[in-house]
This record gives sequence, C-alpha cells and structure tokens, in this order.
Amino acid sequence: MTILKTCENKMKSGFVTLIGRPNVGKSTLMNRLIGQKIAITSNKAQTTRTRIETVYTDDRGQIIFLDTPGIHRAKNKLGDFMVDAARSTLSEVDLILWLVEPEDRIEEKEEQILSYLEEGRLPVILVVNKADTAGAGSVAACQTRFAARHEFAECCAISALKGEGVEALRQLIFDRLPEGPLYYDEDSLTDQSLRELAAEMIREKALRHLSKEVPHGIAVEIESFREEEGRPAVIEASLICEKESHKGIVIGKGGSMLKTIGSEARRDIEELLEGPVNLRLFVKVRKDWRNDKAQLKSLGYRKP
Ligand SMILES: Nc1nc2c(ncn2[C@@H]2O[C@H](COP(=O)(O)OP(=O)(O)OP(=O)(O)O)[C@@H](O)[C@H]2O)c(=O)[nH]1
Ligand SMILES: [Mg+2]
Repeated sequence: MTILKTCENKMKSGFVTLIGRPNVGKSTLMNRLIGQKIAITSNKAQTTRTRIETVYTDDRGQIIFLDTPGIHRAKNKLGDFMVDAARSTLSEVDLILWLVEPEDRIEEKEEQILSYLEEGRLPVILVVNKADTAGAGSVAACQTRFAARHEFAECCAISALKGEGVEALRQLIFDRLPEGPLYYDEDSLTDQSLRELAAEMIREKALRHLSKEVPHGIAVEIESFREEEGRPAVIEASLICEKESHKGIVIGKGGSMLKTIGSEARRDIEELLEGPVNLRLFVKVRKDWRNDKAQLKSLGYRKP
C-alpha cells in the first residue's frame, strides 16, 4: 500500500483492532466492515494466525482495521506467536473493538483480555456479535456482565454474519476517531499480497473440510505463482501437515479430499485474480512444525 502524503480537512482517520477469543466472529466482522472478503473464516477455533490489515475509506474518512488471531492459552510456539500478534496490536491503535458472544461469561480468556486492556488506556467498544442467535434479554445481560468489569466507550450488538448493526458500528467508530489524514490511497484494501491471499484461501478450504486436529496442523506454502497475459495463472502450492499420519487424510481416498480443497480454492482464487487459474496442490509433512521456530519463520509466522 502506498502512503498518501496529502491531508484532507475534517476527515476522520485511525487504526482499529478487533480482538476477542477464537471463533467469536472477528474476521467475519472485519470483512463486513470493509465490504469484501479478505480474511478467511471457519467454524474452527484459531482460524486467523497473523494480524491482517485492511482499509475502509468513505467521505467520512479512513479506518484501518487490524484483524487478529483469537486470544487463547497457547499450547505451542505457533500459539505463542498468534497471541503475541493479537496483543501487540493493542499498543498501536486508536480504538479497540472487543467482540464477545451473547452467552459468554468472564472466564480465563476474557480475564486475559481484561488484563491486556488494563495495561493501556485506549477506548474500547464492546461488540456483542452473533446477536441473531440470542434474544434481546441475553444480549442486554451480556453487556451488563462485561460492563461491570470494564468502562467501555460504547456497547453495541450486531450480527456480522447477517450484516445487522454493522453500519451503526461503523458510525460509532468514525465518531470516536480523531481528525486526521488518509494514511493510505483510497483504493487500498489490504496489506496482504495476492500470494498470501491465495495461500489463505487454500487453508480455509482445508479448515472447512478436514476435522479434529488435522486442520490445525496445516500450513500452506505457495511454491510458484505465475501470471501471464492471455493465459491461466499457474499456482503451485503445498499443504504442509505436521504428522505422517495426516498426509493420507489430507489427500483422501483416491485423492478426493485434495481435489475438493483444490477445486473450491481455485474458484475463490479465480475471483480474486479475475481470470482462470490452474491450481496444483501437493502435500508435504514437516514434523511438529508448529513447535519449530525455523519452520514457523519460513512459513511466514514471524514478527514484521
Ligand atoms: N450465527 C452467526 N454466526 C457468526 C456470526 N459471525 C460469525 N459467525 C460464524 O462464527 C464462526 C467463526 O467466525 P470467524 O469470523 O472465523 O471467527 P474469528 O473470531 O475470526 O475466529 P479466529 O480467527 O479463530 O479467532 C464462523 O462459522 C462464522 O460464520 C454471526 O453474527 N452470527
Ligand atoms: Mg479470524
């Protein structure tokens, strides 16, 4: 993204992070807020592994959103990296959106988040997501439970999935941001490269189709990415799994699992590149890569 040096009068702008426990709907909400699918989503916890920056610009100004991995008790080095990536955004932003679900109680992960919030003095909006799954009474009770533990700048209820309450939230965000310049070109959308987005789309299909511990041990590495005028783009990618016994599951009977992941991912990547794609997938094993510092680094799980 190119940084614009011009400064517009009376425009609002700033950085906003989305935090919360895994699976609460942070990535779904960020995609809604910018009106495009950039971050992958799934019903499996710990889908997002790195911080993802996106930009929303309209005549009110510009919001830079940071989607983050869910806060959880890390069980390996990848988990440590993820929690660090989420926590570090808290010192870089103007405003925090803390997402919870209507039935959530203040338990270990919530205590962890509260302790992070207490370290800074930034305004926090409590966002009760998945309001479509609960009655108004549960939503109000949830807000009361959380408001008893932290002084929120605002509380709101939304459904990121259905889009309900999302424009009202966008307005609340603009109301809270300072006047400032457009940090990025108004056409900017994300800091993620096409390679990174393609790899994530493949990982999303793996998360959606594989079960138990297998998808959590999957990483995707783009081996080659060739775009040529007038020809389908050729992308070769490897699905990395952490155990030999997972390899066969990822390939599936007669290659059926790999075929499903590949054809669904190809459709998404074709939409992204706006043209035909020839996607070739391979499966590799890198034993216990989630606990191997060098492997994590080479797979892109490193601090910027
Ligand atoms: N019913 C309902 N489901 C939702 C809503 N928002 C998100 N979901 C679902 O919740 C699941 C998790 O959504 P994600 O956006 O991947 O959650 P996340 O907080 O980014 O999760 P991590 O990346 O693992 O931390 C997905 O199956 C979404 O479709 C909502 O408003 N209502
Ligand atoms: Mg996510």
